[in-house]
Amino acid sequence: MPLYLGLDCGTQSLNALVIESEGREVVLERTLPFDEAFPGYGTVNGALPGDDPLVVEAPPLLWAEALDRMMGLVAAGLGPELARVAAVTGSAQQHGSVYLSSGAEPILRGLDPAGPLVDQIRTIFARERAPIWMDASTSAECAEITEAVGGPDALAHLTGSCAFERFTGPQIRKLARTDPEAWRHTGRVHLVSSYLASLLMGGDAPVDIGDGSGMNLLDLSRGVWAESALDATAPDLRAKLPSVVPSATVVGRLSRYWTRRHGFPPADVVAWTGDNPSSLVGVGAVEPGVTAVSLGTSDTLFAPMTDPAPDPSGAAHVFGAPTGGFMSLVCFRNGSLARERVRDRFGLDWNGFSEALRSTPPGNGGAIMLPWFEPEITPPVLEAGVCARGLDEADAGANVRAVVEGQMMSMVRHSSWATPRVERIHATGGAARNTEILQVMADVFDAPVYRIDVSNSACLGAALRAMHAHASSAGPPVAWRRVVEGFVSPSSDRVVRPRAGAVEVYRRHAPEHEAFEEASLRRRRR
Ligand code: ADP
Ligand code: XUL
Repeated sequence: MPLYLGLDCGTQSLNALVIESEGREVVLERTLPFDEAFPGYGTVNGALPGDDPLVVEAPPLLWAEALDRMMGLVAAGLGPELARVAAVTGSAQQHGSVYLSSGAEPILRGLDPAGPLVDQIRTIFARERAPIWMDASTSAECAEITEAVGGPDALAHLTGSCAFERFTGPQIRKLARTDPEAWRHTGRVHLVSSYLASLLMGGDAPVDIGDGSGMNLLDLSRGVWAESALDATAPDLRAKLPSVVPSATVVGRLSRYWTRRHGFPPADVVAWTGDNPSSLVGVGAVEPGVTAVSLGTSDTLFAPMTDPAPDPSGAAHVFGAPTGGFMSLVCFRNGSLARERVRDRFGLDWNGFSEALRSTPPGNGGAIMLPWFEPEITPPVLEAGVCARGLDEADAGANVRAVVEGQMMSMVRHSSWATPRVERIHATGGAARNTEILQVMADVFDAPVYRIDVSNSACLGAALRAMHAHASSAGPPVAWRRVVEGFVSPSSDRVVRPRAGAVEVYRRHAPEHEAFEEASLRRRRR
């Protein structure tokens, strides 16, 4: 029976996961934290320390060395079973860009299995550092691109998002302007995802539509590079970009380097994608109606969509979905961060926090909190500052309920542009183990919430995508529901159902909450 290898190159670590399709089992998991496993590069939390806090970069050579070591670990872990690996793909932190020189491709094609990968690719970079998604240094370029394309609405309708500092187009524009010499030497601009796919196949991998839509360069509805965005970004850009393919494309096979050096079979290499599109699969949100909510340090909501209409407020994103169609991505910075602030202020632990939710009524007697403990992404709030109405500052129970209700009401409102109809929610992340928080979510969304226990959804999503593309390339397309079954099928004993009385309270409460949020945002803009 075939095995499928999924990799995930996150900000701080490279992860691998191997699944077996018949038994629906995860047979191997490995992780390599960059700072500890590769101290020679001097990264801190996966990025290179620098003087300007807005500039955040990482060494692409480090990702290559990690990939080489990880493939060795996978080979050793699987032993004789390695021969069963049928397909491999991966996901990577989105938006980061790797600049390869014109001479890179022949080097990638001719990698010698006798020596380590890093020693052979040191010369392929037109720039030795890759800006990553945490970089915020391109505000000027965002404004220029937006203006050239015809304003924020035009750019969002074309590419799925307004211009954001971390997106690849603004990053490319900055490089072309500040370092024209490096830009001239650049033969290929890769995303982190397509760079790693290129190393595996020994060539020039395409960008997939999922990760490609995090660039402000792709005509999202047509799945091709958008000429007006390219023109607005940098000279000669078209020739320096890889081609774009649907995410389920088999783009090549593991090159001789991997088969000879580590003993892999010449398995299919499927196009890599971004970590968020990959997580869509990894949490089983593979059909419209299912919304995924990750309650981590920040909270994120993402869901499949059939139409690429962008967020009218401009705060969120539409990406291509690896399952076909599109997906929304809405980020809320004040997630666990805000819940912890309230918990700590009243000296509670998570049990006490849950007890406070159990012992207070839905609707909180009309008390409202907008939990902007830190600047917020959705809705955009530049300066931190919590807003409250009718809330007794000394009442622990009311404050705990107010922070969670405030978050959930905001989540519903700011995601309804993409998913007006939520049939079920798949909840992940550290705070998803808290049933009382999920109860508020179920009541506010009026949808059942299924807890999904997946520790690395992007990595599992990659392994499942490898399985799907491999199976579909050999026969008729395999239904996504069948692909995720057994790996992320939520069981009914883990479901938190909405309660009719509470649903009604929140339905009546919603306009008031919205009015308070709008008034608070207006006051701040003055
Ligand atoms: P990250 O986004 O960093 O991957 P995780 O998904 O691991 O984060 O979530 C970590 C967060 O989960 C912690 O910051 C903590 O606030 C929260 N958390 C852990 N246990 C609970 C709990 N029982 N109730 C609510 N929140 C919790
Ligand atoms: C999404 C984004 C982050 C990175 C993190 O737009 O910037 O989620 O993908 O890896």
